[in-house]
Amino acid sequence: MGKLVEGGWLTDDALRELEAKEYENAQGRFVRGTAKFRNWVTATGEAGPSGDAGFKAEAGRYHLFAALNCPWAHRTLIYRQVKKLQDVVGVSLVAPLRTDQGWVFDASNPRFTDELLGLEAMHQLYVKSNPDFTGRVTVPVLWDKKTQTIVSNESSEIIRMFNSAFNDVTGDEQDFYPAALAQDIDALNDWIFNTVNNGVYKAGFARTQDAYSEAVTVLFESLEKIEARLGEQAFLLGDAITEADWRLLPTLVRFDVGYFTAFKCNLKALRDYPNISAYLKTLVKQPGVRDTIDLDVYRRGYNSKSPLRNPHGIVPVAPTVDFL
Ligand SMILES: N[C@@H](CCC(=O)N[C@@H](CS)C(=O)NCC(=O)O)C(=O)O
Repeated sequence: MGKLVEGGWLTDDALRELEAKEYENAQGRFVRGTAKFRNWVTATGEAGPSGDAGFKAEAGRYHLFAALNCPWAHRTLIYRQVKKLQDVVGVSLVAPLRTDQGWVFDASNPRFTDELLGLEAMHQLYVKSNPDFTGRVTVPVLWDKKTQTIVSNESSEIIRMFNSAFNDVTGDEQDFYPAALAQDIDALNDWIFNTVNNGVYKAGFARTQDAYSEAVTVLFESLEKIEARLGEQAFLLGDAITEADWRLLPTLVRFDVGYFTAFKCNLKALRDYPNISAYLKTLVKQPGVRDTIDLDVYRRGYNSKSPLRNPHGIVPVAPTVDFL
């Protein structure tokens, strides 16, 4: 990949040294950075919990940049479907492979072409929004066509916006973050983010045996707890789908074809958990969700050529998974 430093693209080689230091400081553990664009689209255009005001929910004003293989971007694609935002928020998908220019588009493939701005690489969008930007160029990004700026590059906040800000525009009132459950959802999110969603990355990106073992142990402890929980109720917080379920789904669908091999999360396969497997099928059957899933993209994406993890770019065979 690479990174922007004061608006200039720093390629992999330069970055690798920088990263090596970060890993050394964390005893080989992977430490995820924080997103830098934190504005909120709201129904009225007032400011949200962070950032600036001025981003009113309007049909056709915002555009989502996402990658099919990225689990964080996947959350936002799911919400775009289940909250019926397909005609309200446009989308551009980057090609699902990392390059030395980071996330790039592929003009030879209409599926991965940016029709909105004709971008070649995602870092161009960040520089358009902030010519001096320093930081990682991540997806997803919610872009405001009116002010030509990035509203947010934090998926957990983009899905909260999608959950309610556009209700008057779409007429869809479903609430996956109801006030009565907000505290429970937040607590569950925290635990699942640390041990499962980001847990697989902590295992896969670890640079010492201890860091890997630590991550993989807590990951499978959490999966066992989730399996037990789903033996008693249909969804993580009872009999209705909440944000906590939508945030777990992207990790589950990638597990057997991606994380199991590429990230060495292989104490068990996900299909060895009957309750989680049944739950996964129920979530996938919700209207529009299946269209956000592409197993072959995950298999090839997670096993793409990487100087550190997969220097020859060999893509392993994957087991047949039947949740689709
Ligand atoms: N906090 C971000 C994290 C997004 C993220 O890490 N995306 C990955 C892809 S799965 C990315 O774009 N990484 C590029 C990089 O770190 O250079 C979110 O949840 O929106």
